[in-house]
Amino acid sequence: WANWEFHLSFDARVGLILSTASIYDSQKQERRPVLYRGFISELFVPYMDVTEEWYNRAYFDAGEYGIGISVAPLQPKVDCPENAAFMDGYMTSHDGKPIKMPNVFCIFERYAGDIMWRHTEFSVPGRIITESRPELTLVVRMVTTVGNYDYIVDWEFFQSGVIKVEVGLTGVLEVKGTNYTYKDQVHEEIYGTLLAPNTIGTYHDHFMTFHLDLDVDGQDNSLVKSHLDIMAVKKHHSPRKSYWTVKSETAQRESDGRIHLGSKSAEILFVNPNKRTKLGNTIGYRLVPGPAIHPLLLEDDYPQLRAGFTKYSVMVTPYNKSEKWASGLFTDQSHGDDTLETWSLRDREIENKDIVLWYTMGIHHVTSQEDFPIMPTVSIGFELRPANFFETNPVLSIKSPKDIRWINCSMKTDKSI
Ligand SMILES: *[C@@H]1O[C@H](CO)[C@@H](O)[C@H](O)[C@H]1NC(C)=O
Ligand SMILES: *[C@@H]1O[C@H](CO)[C@@H](O)[C@H](O)[C@H]1NC(C)=O
Ligand SMILES: *[C@@H]1O[C@H](CO)[C@@H](O)[C@H](O)[C@H]1NC(C)=O
Ligand SMILES: [Cu+2]
Repeated sequence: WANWEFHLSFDARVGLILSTASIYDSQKQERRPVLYRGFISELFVPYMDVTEEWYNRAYFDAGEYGIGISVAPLQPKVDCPENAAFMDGYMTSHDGKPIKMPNVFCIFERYAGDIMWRHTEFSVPGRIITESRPELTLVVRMVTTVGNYDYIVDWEFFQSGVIKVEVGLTGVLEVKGTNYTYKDQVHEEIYGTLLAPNTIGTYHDHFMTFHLDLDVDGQDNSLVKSHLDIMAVKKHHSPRKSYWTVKSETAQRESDGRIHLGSKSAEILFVNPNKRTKLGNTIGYRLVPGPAIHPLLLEDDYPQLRAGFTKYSVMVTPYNKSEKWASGLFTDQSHGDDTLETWSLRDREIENKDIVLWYTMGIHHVTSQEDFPIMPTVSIGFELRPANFFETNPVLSIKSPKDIRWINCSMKTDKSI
């Protein structure tokens, strides 16, 4: 599609797997690799009610249930727009036979009225010059309904080289029955919000850990962490007292690659140290993170021991074919001794190697009445964005559309919808 090429596959454990994504660079006239493989490796949802029937509710949706096994067939024209194409998935049943999962993915072009780039030049005397291009992207979508929740997973490809991943949370909350019908009756810990008479929506988290095996313009990459530091102007050569500048360091080992996002302004960059632009900048891709989330459980709490990989927003490991699932190979019986966290403790070298970015985003879900009985979609997401990957703006030469006729609002709709 446009300048992108990629493969899409279906997996029982994690659902949608994107692989060998590369972009055609029209300036260099060559196809350049970006992402070797990307998927949601684990989805950890611990509930905060510690009572007898609830304390064990701390779900690993990929490792225990299967994001792919739980996938929901997409409804044409409702879950995906009119112009979408659909794909089936296949997985193995318990007796070894193939099972067809219909319409697990939809793929569509999105024109949402957004602007790809524009400028109006007012400074030429006697003239006003405007150039503008509409944004047109490609979306690959999957919906997985793991028990009560529905997760809408979108991978969106932009012609500018951006890959945007968005996860929408909707569905039904996990609720608990109660005698209470009004807030003022409650004088004890109920671990949630009264959503409706006799109904408590228990507090919980959604941690989403992504496996992103970037291959930025080639297999061997390095992680560069940058901080923006406030600098004081020492000599009196400027009326200004301060400015900020970028301090970068290249991670050598796995211990350098464990990063808490959110506290200090940090930039996460995957670079190819063996390649540079004509100007000498190192070719890279940046992680533009979504909402940072940090565990709010004690480290020796059982669910947290098994989900130790949620401790950092970013972790980087050397590529290892056996290290795909952040919660370990056998999540059901896990004691937390085979997880991304424990692999990373080997502290292997990660500089100028085939490395994998593990990124965790999510939300602490403080439930509210609007979430009941079915919650309106809440979306969170992140971007992988070129950073000195191209010599200039790669979408500069995109032609201005002359007369596009987009589907208009008076289009007849199917009455059954
Ligand atoms: C709920 O009400 C019933 C009947 O009055 C009572 O037996 C029970 O203890 C109450 N439960 C709680 C949790 O307050
Ligand atoms: C690859 O991963 C497996 C599972 O964690 C581990 O047993 C093995 O030692 C790893 N290999 C290397 C070279 O790190
Ligand atoms: C909108 O679409 C309908 C049906 O295709 C067509 O008859 C109509 O002329 C269109 N209106 C405009 C303003 O393009
Ligand atoms: Cu939630």
